[in-house]
Amino acid sequence: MGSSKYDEPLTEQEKVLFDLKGYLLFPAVLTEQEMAPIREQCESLRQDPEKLPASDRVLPGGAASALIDHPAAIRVLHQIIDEDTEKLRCENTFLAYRERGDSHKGWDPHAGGKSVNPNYSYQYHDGKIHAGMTRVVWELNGVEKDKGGTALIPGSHKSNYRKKLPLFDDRDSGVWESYECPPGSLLIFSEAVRHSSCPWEQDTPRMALFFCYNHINVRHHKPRVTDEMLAALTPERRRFFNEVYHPQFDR
Ligand SMILES: O=C(O)CCC(=O)C(=O)O
Repeated sequence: MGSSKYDEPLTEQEKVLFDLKGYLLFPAVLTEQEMAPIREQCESLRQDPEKLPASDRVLPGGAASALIDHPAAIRVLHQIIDEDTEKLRCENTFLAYRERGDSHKGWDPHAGGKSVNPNYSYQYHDGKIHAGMTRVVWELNGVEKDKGGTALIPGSHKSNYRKKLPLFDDRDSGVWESYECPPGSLLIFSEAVRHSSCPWEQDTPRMALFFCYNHINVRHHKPRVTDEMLAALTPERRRFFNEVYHPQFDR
């Protein structure tokens, strides 16, 4: 493989900002050409999944599999979960497809605060971030400010008053932050940050793919991958779905 602009580790500014806020946004990472087959798959998943081959019916199979190890995301995961790719797991993927007025997914604040629970863990030790569950969100359509992108309480992954965070659950409490971004942008946030879905208030639907990564030794989600989906992946991508154990046992 040739060199890429994602070969460099996070800049000092990116690293400190992730630690400070618990999330980072990278605008316009994917090109229209890269997104076209993924958008097509998302439309089929929504309208007529049966027309897709079995391998593409379950995310992150099919065209979306190109995102499993996208270097722009892996660059961040190496910094915050583990520098070895073999110690990264992809434990869940879903499509957030939302249209204006959809009632099934609105304001729903959850998570946030310091936790001893290893799956939500966010720690800083000896000059290094050690994050657990991390969401990697690909916004395939543009997002306007405060019109339905994920909302987050920046810094809440370090809050000592975990159980009191709901005191701020009103969207207008003054502590929530969201973003605007062009199509193809990448949002990465620690699940330890209090966050929420928001009602979608744009004419173009929200089409966002949520990938959840964790350290290989921990799993939060119930696995939903299928044999057909795994068999169609390249070996490099399939390794993100290894069982939950230390890779030393493969040697
Ligand atoms: O739909 C969203 O914007 C947020 C999704 C969410 O709450 C989550 O990933 O835990």
